[in-house]
Amino acid sequence: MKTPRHAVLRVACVCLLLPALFLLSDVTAQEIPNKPSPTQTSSDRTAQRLAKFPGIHEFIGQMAAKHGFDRDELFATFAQVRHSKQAVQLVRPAPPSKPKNWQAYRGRFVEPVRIEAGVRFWNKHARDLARAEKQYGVPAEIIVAIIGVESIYGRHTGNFRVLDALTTLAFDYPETPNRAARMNFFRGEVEQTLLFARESGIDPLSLRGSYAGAIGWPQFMPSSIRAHGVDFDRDGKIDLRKSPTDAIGSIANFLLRHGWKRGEPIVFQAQLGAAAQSRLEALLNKGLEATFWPAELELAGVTSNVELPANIRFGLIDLQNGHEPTEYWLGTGNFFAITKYNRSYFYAMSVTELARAVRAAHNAEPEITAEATKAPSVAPNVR
Ligand SMILES: [Ca+2]
Repeated sequence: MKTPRHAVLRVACVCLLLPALFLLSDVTAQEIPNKPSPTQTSSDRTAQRLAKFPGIHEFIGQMAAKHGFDRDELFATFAQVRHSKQAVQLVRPAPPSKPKNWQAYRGRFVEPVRIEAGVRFWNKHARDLARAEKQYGVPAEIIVAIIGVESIYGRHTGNFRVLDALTTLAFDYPETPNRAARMNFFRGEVEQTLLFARESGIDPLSLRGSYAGAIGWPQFMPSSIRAHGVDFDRDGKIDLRKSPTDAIGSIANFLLRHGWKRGEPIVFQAQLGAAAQSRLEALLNKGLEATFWPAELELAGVTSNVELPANIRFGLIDLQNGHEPTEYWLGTGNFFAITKYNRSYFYAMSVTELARAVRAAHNAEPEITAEATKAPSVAPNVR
């Protein structure tokens, strides 16, 4: 939040450095005309900043009309928003290179540092985790694993100003085939950020998060905080940045609202017979929902190494392993609830596997976790 005095000082510095800068690359030289000049008024500077976000004037008008925001205050807020080149860079799709590799992905998340940190987190927050499990039906280890994958227990929550990242992606998304849909999504998130900040009595510019605007221990988008966030420590506000307890309750509530069923398993190994191999495309899950009854799967040539519960539905999941054979799994509605958190089989499977590993390590420490093990037991994840 630059004051006019700082701006003048910065101009002075730029002037002193000009001879040196001309010797530098074109990129550096091109940036000079964008610096404020001493004759610019603050409204010039505001216009200059907002020009980086085409369509923001209309957006501000909509926020004023739809939600009663003060137009001038919103202009003042967005005048302080900085365009984030880094956010633009990070949302660009990775160039097609190596084939997808589940085992390599898994190795990044199901590893000793996260497992040990997960056990420590569980021990420290045993009471809240047991309370969430009781209230929402989501096992402690799933909540622990999600926080581990998302932020390594609050260590990596992101240092972007959320409003910088979201405004940049909402109004200056890079050229990609899904650009219009993504900009629409991020405009919705800017709207939700403004509403969340107003409801919470905080400055929207004070919010920090990932390059995509995800906030706090569980990396919730602003829309998810408003829709599914829970004040689980009952201090009167939802704070996913400073309250791991709020994060625990919010994750459990999110999963319940996205179809989590208490006591249901998550995944089973799948074996594909010749009949299934020949019509794989039709069987592979595309809608992130569990759609097949076990009897239907058996007819189609898909079985498991254990007997599947007859009364729940499954979706067939493929986990590609680079040049190694693809792994096939059958996911229940609980597996697909995790994919609503992050729309990726790899993501949901690493949460599932990290949860198993954390539970195993946690159970191996009975003397430390005496209190936690009193938590109501749930059916373990069956493989
Ligand atoms: Ca709270």
